[in-house]
Amino acid sequence: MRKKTVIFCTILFFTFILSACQSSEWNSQQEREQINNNQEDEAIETNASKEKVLVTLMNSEGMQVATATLTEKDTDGVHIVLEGENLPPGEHGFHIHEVGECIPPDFESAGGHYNPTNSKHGFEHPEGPHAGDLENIVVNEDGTVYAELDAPMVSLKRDHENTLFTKAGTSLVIHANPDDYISQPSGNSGKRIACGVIGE
Ligand SMILES: [Cu+2]
Repeated sequence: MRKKTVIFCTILFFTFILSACQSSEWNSQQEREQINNNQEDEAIETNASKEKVLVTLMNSEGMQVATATLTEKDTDGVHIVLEGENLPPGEHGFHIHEVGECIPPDFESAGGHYNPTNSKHGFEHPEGPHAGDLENIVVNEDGTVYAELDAPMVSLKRDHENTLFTKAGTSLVIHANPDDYISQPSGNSGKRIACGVIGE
């Protein structure tokens, strides 16, 4: 009888120790998760204070073909991530235009390039480029495109002299042909095949 009691007590003791250990482990895991959550919250807050602008581009038939995400860089300028589909394969001129209006099919409503510094068009022009000049994009054979570009002369800050939030607004335009980076006024990039208003 006594022996049984001892065994019972021993089992009870170890069960207690084991469960105590497990619960402290569980607690520290919870703490870790809490810390992770806090870090994520902080990251989100930092991004929120940095403006992020989503632009939807449509083609001449009014069909959505691309989205661009614009973020203010820590250094000067705006970073653009462009993702698209159903576009003609090959190299295309891509610019920021000076009016925030995209009326299909020709998108002439978007006006010329955004050019607050009154410069000439093209990275290779001695008096260039326009603030709205961007590198050409390359659409894959399947019509998709992914491009990351920088527009170092513009800003999403509303009080910046080269802000993209002007009275007339601004837009992103994809052209039919590549920009040669020197011809006036638009690098010989041809028709406008897609357009999206910035900040709409
Ligand atoms: Cu253009």
